[in-house]
Amino acid sequence: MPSPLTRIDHIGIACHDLDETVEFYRATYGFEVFHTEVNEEQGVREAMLKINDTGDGGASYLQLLEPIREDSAIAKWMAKNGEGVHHVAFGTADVVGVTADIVGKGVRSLYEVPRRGSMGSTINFLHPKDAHGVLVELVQATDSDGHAEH
Ligand code: V0V
Ligand code: CO
Repeated sequence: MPSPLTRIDHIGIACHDLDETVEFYRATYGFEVFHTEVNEEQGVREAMLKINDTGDGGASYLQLLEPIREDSAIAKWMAKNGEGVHHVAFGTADVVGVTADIVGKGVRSLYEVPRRGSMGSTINFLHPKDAHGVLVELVQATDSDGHAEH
């Protein structure tokens, strides 16, 4: 059976200064900002840099994340690790279903009910200690075939 996880939606990268890091990615790699927003609940200011469209109708992005609060997950992680790759996000058309399946395999999800992610998506996370040291995010874009609004 094909995986219900149909794309790498994004790679989340923690940084101290979003504007400076966006400029580095533009000047060094030529990646442009596709979308920016503040997610108060997650305690981040973020920029999505679109890399490519994907075969499921969605797209792959880099997600640059700057903490807006000292008690946010990103600030706490950077205090320990510095800047760098923080999480990998897989895209799916059914975040509730796929999360339940994975939880059924003995991997903890972080939320009982999915929360709001970038560009109106719904998201959950898998605990890194249950997933070989990788914080995995599960993302369902705004409409179920993967097209995100911006
Ligand atoms: C923590 N650990 C990690 C990790 N964060 N391992 C791999 N990758 C990470 N990113 C390890 C850490 O080294 C510890 O291992 C252990 O997990 C417990 O970590 P902790 O430092 O004590 O921190 P906790 O337990 O307070 O918090 C860790 C979790 C937290 C993962 C539960 O960061 C969380 O709730 N994350 C989900 C929300 C999030 O990350 N939001 C920011 C992105 P040892 O030392 O015990 O071995 S928001 C986003 O992506 C959005 C909005 C979007 O995409 O749309
Ligand atoms: Co993310």
